[in-house]
Amino acid sequence: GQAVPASQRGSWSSFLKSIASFSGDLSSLTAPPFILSPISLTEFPAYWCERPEYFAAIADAKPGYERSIAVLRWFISTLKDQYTSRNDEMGSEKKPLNPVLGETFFGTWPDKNGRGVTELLVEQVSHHPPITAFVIENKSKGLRLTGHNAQKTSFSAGSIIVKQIGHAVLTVQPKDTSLPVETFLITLPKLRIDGLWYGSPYIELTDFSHIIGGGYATSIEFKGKGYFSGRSHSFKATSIPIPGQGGAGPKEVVIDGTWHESSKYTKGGSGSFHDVHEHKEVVKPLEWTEELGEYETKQLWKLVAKGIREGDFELASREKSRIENEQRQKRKDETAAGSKWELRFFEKQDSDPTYEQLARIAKLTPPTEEKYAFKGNWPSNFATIVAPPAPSGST
Ligand code: 0T9
Repeated sequence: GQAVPASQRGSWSSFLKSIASFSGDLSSLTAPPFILSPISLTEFPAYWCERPEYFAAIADAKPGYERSIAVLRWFISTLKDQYTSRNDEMGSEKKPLNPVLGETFFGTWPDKNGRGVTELLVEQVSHHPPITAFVIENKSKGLRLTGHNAQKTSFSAGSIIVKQIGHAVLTVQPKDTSLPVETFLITLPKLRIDGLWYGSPYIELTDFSHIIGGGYATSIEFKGKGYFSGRSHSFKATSIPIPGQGGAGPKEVVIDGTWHESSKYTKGGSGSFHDVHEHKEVVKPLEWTEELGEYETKQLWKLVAKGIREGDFELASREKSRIENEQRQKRKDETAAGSKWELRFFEKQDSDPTYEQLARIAKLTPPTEEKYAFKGNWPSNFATIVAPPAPSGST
């Protein structure tokens, strides 16, 4: 394949052999330099909000049918960034940096046209297996998305199959606080990583995502080339009122198209449903201060990322080994001292009642999942960004 530099063909094919005979945590395997990405998995939750206006629009929509459609439109609008942006920006899917336990990432999207500031906080809550917890909040709109994700990987017919573990919960707090909070459960699709043989991996989504809440249940079915539209990245979303809950919307809404381009209504509506414009708003990492800590993603991986970006793989691998050795030592010291690493922003709970209740409506499996509850302790660095500017001319 063209994508693999001649000097790395041998190491690429041994890497492929090791994934084929391996099950478990792929992130721990050593891969050849050309496939390494300078981006840590803690930065990925930002993909949920790279089109912040669609997120804010959820709060502006009328509760009931219109809001459930706004949630679906926002969800679909995140997929291009989640699953194709590395191909667009780096030429192929790449192997992300494997976060250390306690690694954190913070960022914001600015207020624009009255949509409010959106804040992001991420913490790596487990290293073996890697689990990432996140919260995205738009306080002025009363919106909060929390979730966690992990992956189970296997190898089949030349592709990596990635089952996503975890889920996200979106809450909408109406301005009128006497109105009830609306809660939506969002489940994550399965991934297939194709193109490995040629050294140019890319993702295809398979299986389903579900969005349950606000009186509606929506299933989004993902198929690749040759199914609904004969095109890759196609999906079909079907939304129905939850018996006894759904409001005045249509009996059934069907939307058909491709998640990285556009889709339209084929039932219960007409015309365009979504159209991904090229313009996305990359998250702005919070400026680093002591308070953010030494495990803040950009700070922690600075030299590894520099090495990967500039082709100085000696620097990258030396720094990566230093970080990994420090981590091993830390774990040993904790074991010796009989202590345990404490999570900073999240609290692990064995079950998630919100998940259980909403998953039951759509008969999802598994029936229960663990939860990482956000403690609400935003670092003070956010305050200067979120606080509204002082009214000008006031005395
Ligand atoms: C959550 C997303 C997830 C993380 C990544 C599978 C993968 C790690 C997890 C699921 C985000 O919301 C969405 C997008 C991409 C997913 C990654 C793609 C990928 O390849 C990696 C795995 C661990 C690898 O790096 C496999 C080896 C590599 C050489 C293939 C490019």
